[in-house]
Amino acid sequence: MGRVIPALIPAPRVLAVHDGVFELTADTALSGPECHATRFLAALLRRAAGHAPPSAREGALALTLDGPADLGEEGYRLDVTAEAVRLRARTEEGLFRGVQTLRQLLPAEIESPAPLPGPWRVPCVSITDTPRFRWRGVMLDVARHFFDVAAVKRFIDRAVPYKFNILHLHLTDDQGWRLEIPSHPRLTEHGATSQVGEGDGGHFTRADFTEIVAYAAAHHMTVVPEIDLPGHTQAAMASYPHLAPEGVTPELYRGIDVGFSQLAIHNPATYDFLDAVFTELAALTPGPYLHVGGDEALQTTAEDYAAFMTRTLPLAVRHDRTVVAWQEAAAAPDLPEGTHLQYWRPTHEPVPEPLAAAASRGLPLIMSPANRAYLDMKYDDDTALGLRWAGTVGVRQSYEWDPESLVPGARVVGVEAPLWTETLTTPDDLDHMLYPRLPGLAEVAWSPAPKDWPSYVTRLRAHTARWDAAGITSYHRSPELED
Ligand code: TNX
Repeated sequence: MGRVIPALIPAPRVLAVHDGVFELTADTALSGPECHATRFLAALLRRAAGHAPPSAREGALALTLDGPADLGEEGYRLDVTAEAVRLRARTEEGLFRGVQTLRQLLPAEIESPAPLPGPWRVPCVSITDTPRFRWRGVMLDVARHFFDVAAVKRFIDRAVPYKFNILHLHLTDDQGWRLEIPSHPRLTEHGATSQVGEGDGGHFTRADFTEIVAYAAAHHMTVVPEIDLPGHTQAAMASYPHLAPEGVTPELYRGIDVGFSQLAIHNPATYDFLDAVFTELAALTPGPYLHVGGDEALQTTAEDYAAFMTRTLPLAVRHDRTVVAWQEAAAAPDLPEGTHLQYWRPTHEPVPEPLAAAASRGLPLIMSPANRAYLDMKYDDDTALGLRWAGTVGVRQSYEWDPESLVPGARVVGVEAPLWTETLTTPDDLDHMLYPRLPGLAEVAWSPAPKDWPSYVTRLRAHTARWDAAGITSYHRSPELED
C-alpha cells in the first residue's frame, strides 16, 4: 500500500507519514487519565465500532500527560506505529485536541452514529502539533432566531473536530432577549417571545444555559456570553420601557434592520439594570470573558457612547472578567486592561483610526473580518440563505487570508467565525452555512501560515465523506470542491 497523506484539518505543525497501519480491533485496549479526552475517544469507538475499548493499565491506545514542555497548553504529540497509538500532551486539553486528530486518521465511517464493521485502520504517523492562536472561536446568534439547547449542542459538535475552543453566544439583540435573568423576569416573559419574521422565539433558562456551559466544557470549549449594548437592545427596552430614552415606548421587533435602538445613556436606572444582568451572567459563566457588544450603536453620539462604556465596563470587570467587545469599542476611553476587541469590518475597508490606536497600545484583537469569517454571508449568487452586505464569501475566500496582516503591529490572539441568523431558522440551515467553510477557518486559526489552497482543497474534499457518514445532509455542495 502506498503512503497516502492523511486529510487532516487543521493541518498539524509537523506531520511525518510512515509505512504501515495500526489496526484497531475489539481487543484493542485503551489507557488514559480519567478525563474528557479519554471518555470522548472511548465513546467515539463505542458508537461507530460498536464496542467500548477494554481498559488496561497500558493499552495499545495510550493517552498520557507526560508531553514535553514545548507542547504548551493545547499541543500534543501523536505517534502511530503498527503496534500502538501513543498520544501525549501536557494537559487534558492537549489530549482532547490530539484525540480529534486521531479521529480524522480513522476512516470516515468513524463518524457514523450507528455501528459499522470497519476495518478501523490508522496510518502510521508521527505528529507534533500546537495551535497558532489561542482564541479559535465560533459564534452563534440565538437572538435573531432562537436555537434551543439541542441545536446549540449540535453546533458544538460541528466545531469540535476542527479544534475550536471558544463558543461565543450572541444572547441578546433587537429581536429577542434569550437568557433568563431572575431579577428581571419580563426580559424573557416578554422580550423572548419574538424573533425575525414568524415564530415564538424562545429563551434559555438558567439550567439550560448551565447545561450548554457544561457540554462546551466537556469538549474543552469556553462559553463567551454576549449582551449587546448599548444598541441592539429593543427587546430589553420593550420588556422594561424605563430603559429606553425619554419619550420612546419600544415595541417588540421582528425585522432585520440594525442600528435603530439604544438604551437611555444618562438614566442611572440603566446601570442598575446592567449591574444586575452582569452579576447574574457572571454567576452562570465559569469562563473568564464577558462580551458587551458595542457594535452599530448608530443612534448614539460619540460622546454618549464613551460615557456609556465608561459606566458599563467596570460593571463587567468587577466580576473579575476580561471584557470582549466589537471593534467600535476601541473608541471608548479607558478600556480596561486586556480588553479584547473583535474586528468585524471587511478587509478591504481602511482600519479605523481608534482601532489602529488601540492595537498599537497592545490591546488583543480577535479577527472576524466579514468578507472572510462571516458564516452568514452567501457563498455565491445562487445561495438561497444568508446575507450579502459584505459580498459573497466562497470557500476559498474564507480560507485564504492572514489574520496578522490586517492591522499592522497588532497583537492578534485569534480568529472567530460568527454565524448570524437573520435568515437561518433550522439546525440544517446552520449546517448549510458552516460546511464547507468552517474547516478552513479552523485551519486559519490553528495551523501555521502560509495557506496553500490546492493542498487544502484536496483534504477538504475528503472531509465530505465524514459529513456524509455523520448524517450531515445539508452542507453546501460547493463547485469549488470539484476536481
Ligand atoms: C453586522 S457584525 C452585525 C450584526 C448582523 C450582521 C449580519 C456586527 C458586530 N453586527 O448585527 O447580524 O452584520 O451579517
